[in-house]
Amino acid sequence: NLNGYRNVDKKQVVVGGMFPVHRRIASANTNSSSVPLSLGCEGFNFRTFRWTQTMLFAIDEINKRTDLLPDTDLGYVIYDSCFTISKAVEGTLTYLTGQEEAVPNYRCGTGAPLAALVGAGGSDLSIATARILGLYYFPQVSYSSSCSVLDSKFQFPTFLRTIPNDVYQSEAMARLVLHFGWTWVGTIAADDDYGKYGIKAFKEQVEEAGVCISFSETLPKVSSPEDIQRIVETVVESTAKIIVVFSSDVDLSPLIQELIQHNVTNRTWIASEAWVTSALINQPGVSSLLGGTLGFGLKRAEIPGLQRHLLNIDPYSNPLTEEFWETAFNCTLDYGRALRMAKTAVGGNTSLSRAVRGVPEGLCSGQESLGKLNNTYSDVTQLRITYSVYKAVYTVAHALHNMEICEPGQGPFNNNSCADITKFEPWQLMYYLKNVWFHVPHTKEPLFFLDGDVDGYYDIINWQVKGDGEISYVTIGRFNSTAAPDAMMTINNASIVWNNDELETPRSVCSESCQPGTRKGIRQGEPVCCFDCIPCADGEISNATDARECIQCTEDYWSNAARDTCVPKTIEFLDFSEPLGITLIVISAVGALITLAVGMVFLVNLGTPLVKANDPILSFSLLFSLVVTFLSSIVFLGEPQPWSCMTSQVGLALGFSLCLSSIMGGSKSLSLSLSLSPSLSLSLSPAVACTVWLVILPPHPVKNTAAQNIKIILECDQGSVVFICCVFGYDILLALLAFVFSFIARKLEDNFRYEAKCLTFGMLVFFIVWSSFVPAYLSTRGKFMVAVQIFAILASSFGLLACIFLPKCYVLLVKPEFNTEDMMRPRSKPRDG
Ligand code: TCR
Repeated sequence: NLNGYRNVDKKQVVVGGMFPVHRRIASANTNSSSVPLSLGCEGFNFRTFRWTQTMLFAIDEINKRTDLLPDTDLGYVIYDSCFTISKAVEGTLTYLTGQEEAVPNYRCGTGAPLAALVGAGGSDLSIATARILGLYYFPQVSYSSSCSVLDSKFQFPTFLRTIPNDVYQSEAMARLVLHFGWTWVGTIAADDDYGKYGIKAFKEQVEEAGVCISFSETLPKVSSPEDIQRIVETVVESTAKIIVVFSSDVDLSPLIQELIQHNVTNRTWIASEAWVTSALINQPGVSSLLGGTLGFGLKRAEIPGLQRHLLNIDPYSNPLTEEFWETAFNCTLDYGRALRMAKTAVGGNTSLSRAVRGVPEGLCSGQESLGKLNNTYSDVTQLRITYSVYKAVYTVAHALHNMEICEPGQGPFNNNSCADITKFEPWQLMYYLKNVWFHVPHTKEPLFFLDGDVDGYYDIINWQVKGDGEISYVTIGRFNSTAAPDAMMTINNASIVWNNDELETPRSVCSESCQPGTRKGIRQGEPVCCFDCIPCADGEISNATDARECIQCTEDYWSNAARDTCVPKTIEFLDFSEPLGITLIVISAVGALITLAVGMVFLVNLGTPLVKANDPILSFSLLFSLVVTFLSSIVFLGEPQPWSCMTSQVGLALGFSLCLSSIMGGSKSLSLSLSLSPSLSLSLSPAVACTVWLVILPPHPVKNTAAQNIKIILECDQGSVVFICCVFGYDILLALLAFVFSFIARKLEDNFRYEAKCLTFGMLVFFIVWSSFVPAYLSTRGKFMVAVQIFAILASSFGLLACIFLPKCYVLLVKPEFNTEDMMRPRSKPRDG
């Protein structure tokens, strides 16, 4: 620790300062057989040493001023917390007791009163010291402890800080991530209160907004190559392109070194305030890894005169300055020369610490030029925490000033009393600290506390790689917690340079969003941002990106190939105009015409024996029924209408029954000499049945959507299965009877043998056609069912026409000489007999 008292006859107050000037304590001596000694520290930190010097500079400045604390001089005691809780606690106890060795609850009453402790660096250290200081109601003003737990006035009643609470920073980070639409981020946090609480608040906010965390890693406090290796692997393997790091530079730097070794590129890092402008991280060679980094920095300030103060440091003034000098110039200070020149004694423990450190052999004079050394210590371009230190010292000074100028009788305490600056109680100073209100010198920024905290203000800093590979910090936006919610963050997107000089904002999503036509399918055990895009099934669509479900198309609609809209199903029926339809019409028309032609031939030859022999009325009714069946087949074509549904089946059924009963009549008349009347009555009964059918349950057109997905088949619903079965069953019965009669007649009279054979053969054709129709009909779908049915009708009609009338026409037209009475007369005896 350093002491600075001034030898003037002013009143004196001592301000404590605690800074993590070293990075760690030297490894512990585990041998428990000797008296344990307070451990030494190692790893000199130039940046924090600058903070220390800033406190001295501020105290100097205050002491020189005549308007601030005119009758009081500030002294200081500075402790090195070595970035370690135990050292911070040790320093606090030493400070409170005034003893070199810490004795709690005890302090020598002599000397100047202690004002407040400025410090203690990281949040975990401040939490430890604030608990001890809180016991004595001793004020602590922190310049860099930003953790959110420190805002509890219940736990830390005397803690104040000049750095914004991290809740603002976590919120700013979350807004930044949401601003760029990143939904897949990795997080790395230091293993201390700063990292843990900071990243926790960040995660809570982004997860609420639907962002997924790819990985969460914790940096080891004590160097551990295995842990670092594991984190490197996670970073390399993860698909997250955005990595948020909440850590101090000291804890992060080993990881960065390792990542550079692994040549990791193409990631965008989001930096917390503690490493965003750190020279420890921004070493030569990091540009490929960290170029394009975005981070949050405290308000920056120029402090005039600070650089001169920093450069004019006397290396011999205390052990810390000595170590600084020797580390900076990598040499050993020449004490002989110092003694000769300054004639000041140097404490014995200095040489001890030198021995511990094992400084290099080369001597340095103490006259070396700091200005020429390119060192963070003297770099005053990024005075952020430094400015916070400066403000903390001024806060204490202003509180003391207000205490000093208190007018007796108008004070804030009991009976309007004032506190005496030469011997005040810590709680009295606490009162003034809480109510302090002043403008910071040079920047004119007003400073006051609201519950011990200041407003959250950050610069958003972008690491831009310049031509020579060096990185410059460019402010591309700001965050202000006091603004309206939607105006808190302002970012100038255009001025950002991303990693690898890309000008386009990097994307970081686990799965690209699902296009219309697909839906999100969750992956078991993975975050919601990771999903598969599953194509919608047939008949289902999705018309928005990232749809969770596909929508079923309504009955008359079906999904298109892209599955993004429902299209009307195609309507199917056998149309007149298509080739198949035309063919069928032509065939049936030809059939009807041939039948008519046969009728004409018969009419012309009406008086001839051949026509007379075969009951002409029956022949004509047969020909008429064939015309009917030929024509009814045409009605099956075309878009089904109520009338066409009714006429097609009924016409067919009646046509056939007339046809079959005529044939039967013919064959019967051959055998039993019966004629017209039975055949008429036989065909009348189905006519009655059909009428009933048409009235009660008429066939009607329907849309069949069930048979095929993508088509609507327009067809006739037959109304009643029972009726259609009865009507056609009756036809089958007639056909069987006709067949049986003609078969019998075939044997009866020699004269009619030929005629009967023709009828039998015609009926056989009829049966063959209709029995092969059934399987063919059942195995086709849609409009082809109609075609099959028409084919069967045409085939059977042509069959009957050909078998029954072709031989007769042949005789009538080609061989009229056979058409004689003689040939037609029934003979009782065989010709050769
Ligand atoms: N608050 C951190 C420590 C820290 C720090 C820094 C350390 C901050 N900024 C800059 C080194 C350099 C912010 C804490 O622990 O609260």
